[in-house]
Amino acid sequence: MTRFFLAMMLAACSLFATADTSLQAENAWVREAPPTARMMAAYMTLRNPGSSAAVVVGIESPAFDHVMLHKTEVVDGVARMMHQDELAIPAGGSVELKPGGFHLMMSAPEKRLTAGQRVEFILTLADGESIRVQAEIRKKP
Ligand SMILES: [Cu+2]
Repeated sequence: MTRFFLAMMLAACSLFATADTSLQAENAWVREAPPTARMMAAYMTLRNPGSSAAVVVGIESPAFDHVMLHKTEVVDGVARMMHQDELAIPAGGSVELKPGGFHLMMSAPEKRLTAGQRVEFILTLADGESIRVQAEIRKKP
């Protein structure tokens, strides 16, 4: 009974999200890390076909303790990771999260993640929408 109700709730939520959201994630992946690693990084392309900017204000994942949005910037010749509070995707545009630029940084994976496995991220937008993104674990390209 409880499980059935939960399944119904999840189905309703995902239907709602699909009908309401305009942001799309493509080619989402997580770089495989050594077994002892406490941090992992994820990359994807976010595409916004809508007519107004989409702003990602929060990211979480059941596979990790914490998900942060970072941008790698070179300051005085030294690459540094800068924390970002939000990420705006312009109307009709896209933003690529890639090594050396914007990326997700995740702490404390719940379990060892190896190439071929999948994890889910939930992106919350400024207007209250949320989208679910499936990301594949891959070895360093
Ligand atoms: Cu980082």
